[in-house]
Amino acid sequence: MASRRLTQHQQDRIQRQQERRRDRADQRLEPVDSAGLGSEQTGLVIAHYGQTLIVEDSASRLYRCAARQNLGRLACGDQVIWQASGAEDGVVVAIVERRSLLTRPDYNGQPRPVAANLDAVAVVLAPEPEPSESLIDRYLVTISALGVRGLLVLNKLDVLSAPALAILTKRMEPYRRIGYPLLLTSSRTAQGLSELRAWLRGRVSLLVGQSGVGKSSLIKALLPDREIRIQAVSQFTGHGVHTTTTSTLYHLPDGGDLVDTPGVRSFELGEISLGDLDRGFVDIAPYLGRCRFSDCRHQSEPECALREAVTHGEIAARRLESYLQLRAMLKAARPG
Ligand SMILES: Nc1nc2c(ncn2[C@@H]2O[C@H](COP(=O)(O)OP(=O)(O)OP(=O)(O)O)[C@@H](O)[C@H]2O)c(=O)[nH]1
Ligand SMILES: [Mg+2]
Ligand SMILES: [Zn+2]
Repeated sequence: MASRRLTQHQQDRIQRQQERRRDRADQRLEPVDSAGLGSEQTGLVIAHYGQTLIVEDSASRLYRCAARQNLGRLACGDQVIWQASGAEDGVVVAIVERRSLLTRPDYNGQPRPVAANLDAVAVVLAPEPEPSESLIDRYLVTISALGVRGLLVLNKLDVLSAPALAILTKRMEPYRRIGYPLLLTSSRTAQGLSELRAWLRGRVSLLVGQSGVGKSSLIKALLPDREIRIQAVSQFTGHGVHTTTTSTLYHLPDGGDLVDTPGVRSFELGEISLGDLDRGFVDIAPYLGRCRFSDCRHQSEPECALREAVTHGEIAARRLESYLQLRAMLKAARPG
């Protein structure tokens, strides 16, 4: 890849990485049992297929890697220490400390890493499939608990009539009010892509949202070399190139990385505490603890600060409903 100017943020990141790498070397990683492994080097996990990791070295070459068993689950975006075992293969021997990790509960309810070292998450919506506020609310709580920036992207602008656009924009107004920008895009006509590019510049961002909203299409529109890259990755794995089945990281031409994820129908809250939930609903947080009864359930109790705020238009009714629903779910999952 052509050299590019590094942003301050990237320089800081590289410096942190190098410090950590030195620390690791100081601690002396255990020697590898099998002979013929190359020297330890840093790499970036750009995709993860079952047991196989695709690791990119500092010269942008891809390697199919297995991970040492004691490492736990790795994720796209992980910085790793690895050793080559062949021209296109290697072994990951260590994970560099993560600055953030997004997880989702797996079928056993155990947290499964989705992506590591994120700075931002963009929730992609479209007129079709119909947006789900409940899904958006869950993503936003997760984004807030991760401490990363959040953005809403309404894609497929080209198929929206002016009245339909007005209705959807109005529905998204509560989010804009609590500080989540709404960008309007079309990966088909390239409308809004320069704004999206500007927002993504210099950050590691994740695209999430329902299946079919156009996450992969947006990436394709942002990255002229995506097809080449996809082919390089799919060659390694034998996976198809059209349906998104696993998270994959792409480098943006202007600096920054973008992670595509498979679409979801629902998004269960991962390792979120009740405190995270309260902080994540920034429109509701200021009213908590201001009800007449300290154990107010915010249903039909008199002088409920939350319901009064809804009456006065300070909290959207649907947001309160969503908050109460998620709170009940978290309490049921974690009694006591
Ligand atoms: N009209 C229109 N169609 C779009 C736009 N972006 C994507 N599409 C279409 O929407 C469909 C789904 O697009 P994808 O990019 O595969 O959606 P995705 O979000 O990556 O879906 P998953 O990988 O299943 O999560 C495709 O048929 C695209 O051609 C757009 O801006 N306008
Ligand atoms: Mg996709
Ligand atoms: Zn109340």
